[in-house]
Amino acid sequence: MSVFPQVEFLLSVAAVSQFPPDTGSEIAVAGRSNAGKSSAINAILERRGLARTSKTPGRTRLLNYFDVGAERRLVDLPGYGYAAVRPQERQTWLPLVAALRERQSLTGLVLIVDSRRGVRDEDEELLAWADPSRRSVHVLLSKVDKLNQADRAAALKSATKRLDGRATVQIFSAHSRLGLAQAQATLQELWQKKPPGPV
Ligand SMILES: Nc1nc2c(ncn2[C@@H]2O[C@H](COP(=O)(O)OP(=O)(O)OP(=O)(O)O)[C@@H](O)[C@H]2O)c(=O)[nH]1
Ligand SMILES: [Mg+2]
Repeated sequence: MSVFPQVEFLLSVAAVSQFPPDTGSEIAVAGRSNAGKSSAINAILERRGLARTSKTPGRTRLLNYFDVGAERRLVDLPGYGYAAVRPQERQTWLPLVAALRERQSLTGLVLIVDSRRGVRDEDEELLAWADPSRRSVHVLLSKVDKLNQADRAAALKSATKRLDGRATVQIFSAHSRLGLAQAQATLQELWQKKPPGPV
C-alpha cells in the first residue's frame, strides 16, 4: 500500500487571501526551476502526474497545495532563478512566498538541488528564507540517476560540507526511485515537528 493513501490536489494559491487555513502541518518543496520539484513530489507521494512536470523550466507559477490527509499538506513552490520569468509574474509570487514564511503550520522545507549543479547562492537564499534555526530543512540532491557512483558520493560530500549542519541532505532520483524511502520517512518526521511559533 502507498505510504500516503489519501493524497489529493487541494488548491493553487495565486493571492495572499487564498491560502488554506493555517492549521495542521505543511511542508514547502522548493528549488531552482527545473531542479525536479514536481517530479520529486510525484515520486514521494507515489502519484504519477499529480504535480505537473515539464521540460520547460519555470512552468509552475503558483503555490500548488496538496492535501496528504491527517491535516498534512505539501506546497509546490514556483522555481526560482529562471531569468525568463517576467517581472510581472515575480510581482505575483514574491508576496505569496513572503506570506507562506509567516505561516505557523509551515514546519519544514524540502529543498531540491540538482545533484549535477550542487548547492548555489540562490539555494542559500531559500535556506535563509526557511530560517533553519526555527524550521527543519531537508535537501534532496536530485537526478542522481545521471551520475555515476563516484560522482554521487562527491555531490553528497560537497553539499554536506556546504550546508554545515543547517540542513539534512540525501541523494535522490525521482526516475530510479533511489533514496525514495529515506525521503518519505523524512517528510513524515517533518510533518510531526512542532510549529515554529511566533518570531
Ligand atoms: N534523469 C532525471 N530527470 C529528472 C528527474 N526528476 C526530474 N527530471 C526531469 O527534469 C525536468 C524538470 O522536472 P520537474 O519535476 O518539472 O522540475 P521542477 O523543479 O518542478 O520545474 P519547475 O516547476 O518548472 O520549476 C523534467 O524533464 C523531468 O523529467 C530524475 O530523477 N532523473
Ligand atoms: Mg514544477
